[in-house]
Amino acid sequence: MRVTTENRADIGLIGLAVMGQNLVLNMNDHGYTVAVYNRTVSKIDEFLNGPARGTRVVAARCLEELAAGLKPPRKIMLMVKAGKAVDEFIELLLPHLERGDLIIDGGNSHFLDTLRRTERLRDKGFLFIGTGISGGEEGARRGPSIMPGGTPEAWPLVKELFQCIAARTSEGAPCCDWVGENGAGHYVKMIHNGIEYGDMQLIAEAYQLMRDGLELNHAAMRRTFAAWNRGELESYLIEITRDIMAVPDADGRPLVEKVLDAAGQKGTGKWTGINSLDLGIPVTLITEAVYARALSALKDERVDAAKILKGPKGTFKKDTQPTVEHIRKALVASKIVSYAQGFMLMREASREYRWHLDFGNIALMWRSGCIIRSVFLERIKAAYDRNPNLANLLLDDYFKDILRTCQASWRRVVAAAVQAGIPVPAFSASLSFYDGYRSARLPANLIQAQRDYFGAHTYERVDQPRGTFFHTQWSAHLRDGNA
Ligand code: NBP
Repeated sequence: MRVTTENRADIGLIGLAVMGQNLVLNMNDHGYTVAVYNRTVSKIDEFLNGPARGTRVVAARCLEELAAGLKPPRKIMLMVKAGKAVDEFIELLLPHLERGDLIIDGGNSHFLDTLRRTERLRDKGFLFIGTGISGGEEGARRGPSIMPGGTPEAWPLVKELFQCIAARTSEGAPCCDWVGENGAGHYVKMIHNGIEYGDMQLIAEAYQLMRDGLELNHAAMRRTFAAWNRGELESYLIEITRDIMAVPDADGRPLVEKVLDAAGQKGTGKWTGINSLDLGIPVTLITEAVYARALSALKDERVDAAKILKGPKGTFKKDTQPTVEHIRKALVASKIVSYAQGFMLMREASREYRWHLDFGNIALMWRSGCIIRSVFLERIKAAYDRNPNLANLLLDDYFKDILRTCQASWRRVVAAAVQAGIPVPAFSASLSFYDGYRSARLPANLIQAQRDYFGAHTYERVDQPRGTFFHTQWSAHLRDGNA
């Protein structure tokens, strides 16, 4: 059915690929009338005659028709490929909109693009929301985690709809709330994806430690992941890992072992790493996870190098090998560090971009519907409820105690992996971070001395007030016979 001015829709949606189609059906389920448009117009008919048959979804053949068929103030959601396509659609839409109308970008846009778009559209009198949406196809259809940011006046226009279609926690709270101004929503989605990279890498390392280090078969690993999914590691990613272990190929052997070990990526993990470098926050685990994917992608080089570079064979020595329980504890501890780093970065970003992020609320938004959903996020929410100004999650009593009980296992697993020649970039990065963060004194004094030696960059002294800078002619001291 075509949209008309007599039968105006509640919202328009542009972009009928996987995410767009499923969000439309989700909105329809909740009683909203959605008018749809897609660049390749034939896909509109395919959608209306296929998945949307029998629904109240209506079609628009052009953007003018779409705009004319929406209730004012118009709300138009873009679910198109991030980047140029978003800017192009905004330009094409503007001539058909009126002041006060709202454009929503639900794709994986970079937060700085969203910041720029919000400001530009505000100057022209339009409202803009850039929202993170997580949960993939299934989430979009049944209830995703939705992280909206942008022009604050836009939020009341879509609050009810967004919270209606979003996932809910077991207590019934919607996994959607206003995140903050301009790029805040897309920023939080970026961190979500970065944490997802970290979680996946940690699970992959645990899998290699069990498969190669302990030489467990897939049935045993499946049982292990199933058991882990009943405890503090309970999460969507552990659940699907458990299931993956059980899927056979045509020859009956585990399909996962036939999958090429070269990981892909779309860029949001990399953006998190770049932003952490820009803001000077040590998000080492997520960044290691991005590099681990990059290293895995050098498949041909690795195959050649494996014939040349010698080292231990990758299995644990029987007398010193860690147990599955040691690996579980190492995973729990590393995961705590990963989330602590992600929240450290958000804290700095909140200051830098003046967003006033609510960290407990962010944990709640990720509690259900999204890829990193887990019971663990409830603990993070509780930690910020206890202390909204918590400097670091590692300092919360709950997490501090877990780190204490997991620490010996964590060290044992990393040491055994190093001895056995099993790469554990994320496990070891998290442990090094933990040791660095709890060090009142690091060797950076030597770095400062070196910087002052070769570049007269000056240094502060431990026995003088901060902010007082000194310079030494280091080489002159040596010439003067002090060496
Ligand atoms: P895609 O990211 O594959 O985008 C497909 C849509 O973008 C189609 O409607 C396509 O139109 C349109 N499009 C493209 Br491609 N280039 C265009 C251009 N230059 N101008 C106008 N339209 C253009 O779809 P998706 O996987 O559904 O994802 C939509 C957004 O949601 C993306 O930003 C994605 O990163 C994000 N996201 C995806 C997932 C997921 O699990 N897939 C999860 C969370 C967020 P056409 O039909 O004419 O080619």
